[in-house]
Amino acid sequence: MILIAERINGMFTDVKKAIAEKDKQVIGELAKKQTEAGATYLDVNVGTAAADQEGTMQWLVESIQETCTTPLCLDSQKPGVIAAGLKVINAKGGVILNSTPLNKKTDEEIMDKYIEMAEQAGPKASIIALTMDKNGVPQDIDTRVAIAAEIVQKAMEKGFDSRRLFIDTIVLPVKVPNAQVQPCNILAAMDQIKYLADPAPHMTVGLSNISQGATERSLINRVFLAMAASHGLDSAIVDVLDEKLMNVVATAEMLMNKQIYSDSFLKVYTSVKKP
Ligand code: THG
Repeated sequence: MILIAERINGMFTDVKKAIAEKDKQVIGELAKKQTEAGATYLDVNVGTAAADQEGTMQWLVESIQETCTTPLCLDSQKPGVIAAGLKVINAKGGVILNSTPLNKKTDEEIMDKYIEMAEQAGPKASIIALTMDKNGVPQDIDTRVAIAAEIVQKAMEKGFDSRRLFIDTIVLPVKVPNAQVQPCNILAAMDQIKYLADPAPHMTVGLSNISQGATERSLINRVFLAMAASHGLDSAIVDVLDEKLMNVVATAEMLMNKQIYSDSFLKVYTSVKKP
């Protein structure tokens, strides 16, 4: 599974403080710890507090790159913030541009911009596209699939390889009133999205969204990850420092015959840390 580590996000108090105080060490340590825990990519999100989002994105990218070479996942819905990060990044090992809706009322061309930036960033650059359009986040299965189909079609028209496309069906907190039907809707949408292109696009979610504000957060995250993996989820933005969650990833991959079973499968997975 392609694991995108979620912790370098201005939403977290320690990261927000490090950004305000320009404390590179906090960021470097998070980068190193998450890499050691098995991150394929490190998500980089400036949060909402920083006044200068573009400058902050560049400072985060530079701080991370001083300590490790793990590929980055630049997380912003503003093309300008992504472009700023791309100016200072070393994208040789790959980069993900996270994320674009299909279109927006204020910017019909937003997905084209993300594709163009990815093309310029090199052959290993991917994008995450959200099943969301100018009307917002759909609540039903069919609209999610229809938007995903339009995303795939747009990528094809632009000659953008489906293997460089991640589709995010957008997970909302299960605790939100009336949202409890959404996890199953997402799984049903994934069942169809995986057939939209050959080779299939990747599928990802921001896993921790599902348990925001809830009790038993890690348990909810773990169970949904295992459920979604069996419906074709092959990537997720997760807390890689949650050891129990990482054990679920390893076990799900073994049960789906993606990793060879041996009595020490868990040990092998956690020591090899393959994507
Ligand atoms: N899809 C895509 N990208 C995303 C998301 C998504 N990027 C951001 C987010 N969603 C994924 N990352 C997180 C990171 C943290 C949390 C949830 C998702 C989280 N944070 C704690 C909270 O809100 O309770 C903060 C706790 C603290 O302050 O210490 O849960 O869906 N493509």
